[in-house]
Amino acid sequence: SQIFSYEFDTPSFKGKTSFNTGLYIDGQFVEGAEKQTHDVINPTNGKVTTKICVGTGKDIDLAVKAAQKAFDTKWGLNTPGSVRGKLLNKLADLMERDAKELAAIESLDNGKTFSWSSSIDIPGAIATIRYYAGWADKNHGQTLETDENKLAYTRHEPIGVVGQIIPWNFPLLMMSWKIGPALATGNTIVLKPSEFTPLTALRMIPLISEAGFPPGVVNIVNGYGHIAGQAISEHMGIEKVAFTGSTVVGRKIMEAAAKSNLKKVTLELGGKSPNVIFDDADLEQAVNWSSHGIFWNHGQACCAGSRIFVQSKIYDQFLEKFTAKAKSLKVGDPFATDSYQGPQVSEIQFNRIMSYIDSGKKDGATVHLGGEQHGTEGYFIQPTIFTNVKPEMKIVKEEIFGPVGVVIKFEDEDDVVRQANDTTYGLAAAVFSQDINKALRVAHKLKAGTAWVNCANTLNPQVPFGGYKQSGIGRELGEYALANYTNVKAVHVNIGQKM
Ligand code: TXE
Repeated sequence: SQIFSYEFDTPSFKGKTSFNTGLYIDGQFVEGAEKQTHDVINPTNGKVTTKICVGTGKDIDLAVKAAQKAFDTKWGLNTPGSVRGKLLNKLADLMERDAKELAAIESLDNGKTFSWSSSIDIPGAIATIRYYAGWADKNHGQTLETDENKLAYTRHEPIGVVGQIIPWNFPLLMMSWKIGPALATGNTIVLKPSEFTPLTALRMIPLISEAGFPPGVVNIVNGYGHIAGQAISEHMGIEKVAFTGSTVVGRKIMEAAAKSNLKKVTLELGGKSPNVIFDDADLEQAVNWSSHGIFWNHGQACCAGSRIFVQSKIYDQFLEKFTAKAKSLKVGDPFATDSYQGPQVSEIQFNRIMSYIDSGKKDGATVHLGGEQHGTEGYFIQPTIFTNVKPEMKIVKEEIFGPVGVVIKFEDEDDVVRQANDTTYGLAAAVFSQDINKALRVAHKLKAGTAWVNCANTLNPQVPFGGYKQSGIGRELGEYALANYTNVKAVHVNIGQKM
């Protein structure tokens, strides 16, 4: 495999990076059984950044074998939680040391601005690893009251080899959400990054090794979803798969799990999250958070507040201020210090979003702002606002995953709860009102795994995240995520009963 060396000479970051682009199996870099490579594209200009190795089923198989061996001999029940926690803390320290470089690689690869990757993605990933370092020796079972002849207790045991398939919208952050709880609880990992954004995962490998994780504990196999991802989903030696990505692929993963070994499945899928603004909201704050809700990360957030419901009395005023806010967001080079929004991640995503915008236009919605490509090079799209939409339009029903919001008028509480819940998704929701009773009442009525009150798109490692309905299965983050990676063993000990 090859070494990728790159020099950043940008207004935001100057410095070098250099790392191996191979598959990482059993603590070694390899080229992969089929010696296939994949071009990584820079979304800012459409040019090739580097080639990386991509794996196939044979490589997944080798990675699973290495992970199983590591689980049986060096990790799992062989390493106490306190030691696992220490290694995770060391990994977080090393990520902190190299944080700016990691942020620069993320921006190069994904197109998100350096100011976001260095203030949200990388610090968030570090905080997540640290949070789970703390759990590593605190995931206790219970002692259970039965009768005086018995001692009954539970153990939270690691599952074994887990597969993790991650997306491109928050590459390193999603990697940390996956590896943090899995390693803290003693599992070994076969992880596949997205083929669109493989670079930060590769840059993490030397840090994982330097932190002291034994070979085979974390295996990273880049590759295509339908090949390497599919191989993970159907592998008989993988007992649990965690996935973040599209609902379409989530279904395939469940199906492959069902058809193979019934591996446990957690899914974090798409969304079409409602953002509800009542007429008694702090208008300026509601505007700012709503803008963050839909335009942050170029709309490429599964919890993006893409359906913005505004109460009729303040509709015109909100729209005017929201439009002014959207116009003020600077679209451009992710490494320029004043850019808010960079390019969409790939040509495929660019085309997908533009076709949604076209469908909105054809269906008769009003393009209130934007609606076009920004510039001529790379995959930039203008922040876009649609009004005069109808519930059956594709732009109202389907996840666009771009900087495109629909603004919808509502009359009263019942009306907005009905409209907001009229979706197959249920990932997140936001409510803006200064009446705390109303805000909480509505937050409780919205069918979503996360409800924000007077804020949007804020996440913490301590707080669980996941979906109702077709937005997913299970919860990531917080104590809840530990259950995804543990089997509960009930132990019955006879201390007096005679047969
Ligand atoms: O996702 P995919 P795509 C949504 C968003 C976006 C749409 C399509 O709406 O527009 O999905 O994006 C791997 N077996 N989200 O096509 O394909 C793939 O290699 C196993 C929401 O890029 O789901 C990658 O690692 N794995 C979202 C990962 O799945 C497979 C984040 C995600 O890619 C596979 C991303 C297969 N058959 C997209 N096919 C969120 N929830 O945050 C692909 N993959």
